[in-house]
Amino acid sequence: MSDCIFCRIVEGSIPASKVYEDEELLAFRDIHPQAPLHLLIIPKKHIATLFDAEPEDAALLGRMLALAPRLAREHGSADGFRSIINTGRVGGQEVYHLHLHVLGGEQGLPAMLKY
Ligand code: DGP
Repeated sequence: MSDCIFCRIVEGSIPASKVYEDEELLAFRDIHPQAPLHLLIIPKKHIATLFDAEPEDAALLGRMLALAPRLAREHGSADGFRSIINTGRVGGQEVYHLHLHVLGGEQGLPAMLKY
């Protein structure tokens, strides 16, 4: 979708600090980090929200979750992390392309977290 900012990151027309990429998934640093480590894991395929994921997307959703601990370990958050998916208006979702927040860091999460 050309009007979707995360689709444009997937296409490469908007830059991002990428930390992982394969055929189905992309992970990059959040532009407004809420913790020392703040990554976003997205499917390359445009899925607007978790409401819009279909049963056939189950494996893709599982791959997003499974990637989180690997990236947390690789980026200095081996003692744990927080993973969040905001969904829709009530969930406070700002970007309507499904994304998994991975928040962490060596020193632990800040006491005052947005999430
Ligand atoms: P959410 O509220 O769950 O929809 O969070 C969207 C996140 O996306 C928010 O933490 C900021 C981040 N974000 C928005 N635009 C960009 C961008 O252009 N690049 C990057 N790297 N992150 C972005």
